[in-house]
Amino acid sequence: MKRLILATRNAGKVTELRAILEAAGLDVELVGADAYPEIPDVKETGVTFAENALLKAHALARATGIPAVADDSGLCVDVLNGAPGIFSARWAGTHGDDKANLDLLLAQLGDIAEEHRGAHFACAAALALPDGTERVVEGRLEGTLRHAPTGTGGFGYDPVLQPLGETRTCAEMTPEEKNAISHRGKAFRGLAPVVRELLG
Ligand code: ITT
Repeated sequence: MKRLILATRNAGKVTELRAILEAAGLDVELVGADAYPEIPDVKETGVTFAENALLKAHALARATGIPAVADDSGLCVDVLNGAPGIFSARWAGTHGDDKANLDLLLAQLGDIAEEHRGAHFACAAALALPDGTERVVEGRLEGTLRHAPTGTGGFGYDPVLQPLGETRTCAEMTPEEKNAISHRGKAFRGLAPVVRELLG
């Protein structure tokens, strides 16, 4: 069976990506980046989600000789002109400190009323082959931001993002419910046929 590397060290993302790609019926063995600890993390020097997703996918595909998929994703807040955006994972200073990031964002938006609390999750899903071939598909989940975290599921900013048309936050949904509407679900479901085509 063909191998495909999931180029992420975020455990929350690995779980979501496996579920999304398996549901898309891909006939490939999905391997996490943790299987290759000797390969150093790539610097996310891009200024768009797509650029950073491609950097991560190319780095692993080149180093291993195996096709890799990666995503770059984040929360874009209307009243912050799209921030934290590509800086979502390190908004409070330390990469991947979900609680500190969330607390800082809520403090920043403390005085902002309901009608101005629009935001969306964005995701760019990238596929890179060892020969340099690349593809990117993007997805979004629109919503509004709560004043306080609710729910224990998901990761990152899930406890404060309430999707449009929902009464719950992403952290109150089952993984299947979130994947069905999420930015990452949309992007990777769009990428799945491309993976199928290019991996044969
Ligand atoms: P990798 O680079 O190893 O994939 P990362 O956590 O650094 O992992 P990103 O650079 O893509 O990933 O940063 C994404 C951040 O955006 C993530 O840490 C969360 O804070 C936020 N985020 C992205 N998707 C999210 C989701 O579905 N739910 C909640 N927060 C999300």
